[in-house]
Amino acid sequence: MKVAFLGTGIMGGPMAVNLVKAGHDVTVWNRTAAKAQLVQDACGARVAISPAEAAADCQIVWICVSDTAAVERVLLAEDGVLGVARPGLLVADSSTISPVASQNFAARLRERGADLVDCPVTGSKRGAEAGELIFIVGGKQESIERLEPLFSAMGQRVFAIGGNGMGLVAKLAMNLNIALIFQGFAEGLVLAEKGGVRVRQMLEIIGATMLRSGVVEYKGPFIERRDFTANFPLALMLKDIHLMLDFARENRVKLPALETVEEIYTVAAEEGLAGADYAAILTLLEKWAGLRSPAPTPVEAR
Ligand code: NA7
Repeated sequence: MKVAFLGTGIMGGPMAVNLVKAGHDVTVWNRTAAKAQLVQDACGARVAISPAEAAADCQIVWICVSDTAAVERVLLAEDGVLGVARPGLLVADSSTISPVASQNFAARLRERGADLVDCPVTGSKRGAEAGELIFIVGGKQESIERLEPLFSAMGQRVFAIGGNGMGLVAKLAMNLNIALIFQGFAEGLVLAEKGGVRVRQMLEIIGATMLRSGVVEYKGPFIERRDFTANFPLALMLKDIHLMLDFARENRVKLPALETVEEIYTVAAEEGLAGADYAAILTLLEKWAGLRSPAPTPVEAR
């Protein structure tokens, strides 16, 4: 299929490469051109100078950018996708953004005869590189079916949840779990460390008991190595926490534990950890406990 891929960051870059490897005809665009160039170097994808140019003669536009404002930019700016939207064009958006905003973007595209499916992903950087992502999808069934060859090139499973925005609602609920599971894990680790228990011992105990979880298995080895380079940047988890709390307020849902976690992530971002992995929350808790200095990872604010 002819695909325009917009946003070649940590997730989008390997996703675009996997589409090319599966034989699709891919044109990439990224705000910072150097990252699109990396994809071209890796797999020979074409590079476009704007979202509109990338989308002009494609059947499918795949988006994977940071947040709602970034999706708005690639769709609605002067050189955005909407300007070249036409009947038959299908936009698949893997960015984690506001479900309501996504519904509005879908409506704008439908005015031009095009369509949009929200298909946020889970599986982190490793899943993106291995082509083992899990897509959580909202949109029209016939549009979701059209995307099947592309889903299978980048992922291992697709959950079609319902109409537009529903994939995003489910994805936010998933990330809520991840943030809270990691928070419990990190707080337990700091308490144990403060009492003299080594991190490795705690990881072994957790791995042998019902506390075992995918989150801990993924993050444990990074924590042991004190490697807090971003797999999932803390700034993006904080963005998701804001989306969860906004959606909760709009729907009269109270999320007391998440409200506390939001305050901790806000402080972490203010202390320079925005560009580190969200697992660097551990280093802030350690600092508060008087244990170690914050993450040695060089971090850039995002
Ligand atoms: P990254 O690696 O931080 O990549 C974010 C991408 O979004 C990257 O291509 C950015 O371009 C792009 N971006 C950010 N802001 C804009 C604006 N305003 N306009 C256009 N493009 C923009 O994040 P991930 O790949 O880990 O995550 C992507 C999504 O998946 C995100 O929603 C996660 O929550 C899940 P840049 O290279 O900075 O110019």
